Amino acid sequence: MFIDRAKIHLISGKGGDGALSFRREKHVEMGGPDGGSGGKGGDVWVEADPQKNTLYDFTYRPLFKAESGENGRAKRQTGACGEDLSIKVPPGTLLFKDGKLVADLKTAGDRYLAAHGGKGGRGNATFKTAINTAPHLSEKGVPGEEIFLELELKLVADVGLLGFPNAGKSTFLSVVTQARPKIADYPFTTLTPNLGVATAAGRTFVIADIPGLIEGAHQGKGLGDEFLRHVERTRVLIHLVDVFGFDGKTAAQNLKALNKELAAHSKRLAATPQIVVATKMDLTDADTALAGLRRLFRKEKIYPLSSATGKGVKELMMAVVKALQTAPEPAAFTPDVMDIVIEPDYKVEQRANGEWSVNGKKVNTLVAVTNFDQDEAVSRFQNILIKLGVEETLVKAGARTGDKVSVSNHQFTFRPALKHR
Ligand SMILES: Nc1nc2c(ncn2[C@@H]2O[C@H](COP(=O)(O)OP(=O)(O)OP(=O)(O)O)[C@@H](O)[C@H]2O)c(=O)[nH]1
Ligand SMILES: [Mg+2]
Repeated sequence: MFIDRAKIHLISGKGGDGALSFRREKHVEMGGPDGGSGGKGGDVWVEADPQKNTLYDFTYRPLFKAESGENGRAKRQTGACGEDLSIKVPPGTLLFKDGKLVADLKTAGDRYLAAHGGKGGRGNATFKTAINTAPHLSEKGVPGEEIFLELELKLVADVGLLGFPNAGKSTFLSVVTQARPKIADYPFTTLTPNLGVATAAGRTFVIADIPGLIEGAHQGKGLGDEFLRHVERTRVLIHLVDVFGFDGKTAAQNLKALNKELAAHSKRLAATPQIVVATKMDLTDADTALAGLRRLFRKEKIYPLSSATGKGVKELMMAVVKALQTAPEPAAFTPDVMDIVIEPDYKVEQRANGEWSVNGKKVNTLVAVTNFDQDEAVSRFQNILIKLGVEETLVKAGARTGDKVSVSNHQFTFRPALKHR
């Protein structure tokens, strides 16, 4: 099934915990600290994979989690890093975060680092100093990042087929490629895009056939213009028009109406070079109809085509090859400019119940890596809070000894170590 929009939920790997351990040797009363550090958690990447052509995989599997780093061990053994996770998406997938474009994975192999793995915690061996030769202190690993991404696929094709319903787009695709799309004598036969690979004049290129458009498509009429984005990356458009018209309108009216829809949808599409084709030229009176169309579009070169007899196919394909030679490669979509958010180390607030809360990236990470069951780790935690100025800020804001304070999710009773004036 063809799915071109999805949401995914990613969590990078947690860093491994640092170890708390002391060397044990025969005849040595107390060896030195030898706890190794934890390994880094795995990163989560999103990567364009040519084997994929739909976002279907993401309908029911929204959560991806990279491996955690291993814990450090005695004898200064560092834990292994968690393996990175690479999520494979079809080339042409755009990644959005909170509605903003962060990456266009246009080409196979393009990848985006979506979530960084957490740092490993330090083992007690790394805390050894001249003063503290036997630290009873180790860090926990930093937790993984949690990220939500919206995916949107814009197929990658060289040539796009455009036209009103029933114009003969899918029939043409089936004549010039191995693709076997559904073809029928009623409008809206094609409901999702089809891709086919064509070869002409020694050139190979991908053609995308999309559902038919009608007047008002950009306002949601018919199947809407939702599928137009699948031809937004093409270099050349083939605009097929039923020479006898469609739905009571003439070919000329249809041609004009569709170009108006294109312009309403995107400038980029309106600017893509177009080859205009009159279809079903094998039917009676087609020549008269074509002459009428040409009279109204004197400047346009209109290619006559019969997919039924094959007449005109070769000429059209030559024109496509020629157009492809000069048409520029469409640029990748450029990521939106992100607001640079400078996060403060922490923010102090008093809640309605009088309790104090301290939050911010730096202090939250500090809480995450602190082993509160180790006395030395608790002192270190307090020292760092003092160094960051948290204690002073709390006092200035009116916090008193005995007040409840929570830093991130860690609660304690406020006992300022410093004398504050
Ligand atoms: N006589 C004749 N009939 C054709 C030709 N090309 C397509 N048709 C017929 O036109 C009808 C519509 O063809 P499709 O290829 O399904 O048209 P489409 O543009 O893909 O239509 P949608 O998917 O509905 O947008 C079918 O009955 C085809 O057999 C042609 O060259 N000659
Ligand atoms: Mg079709």
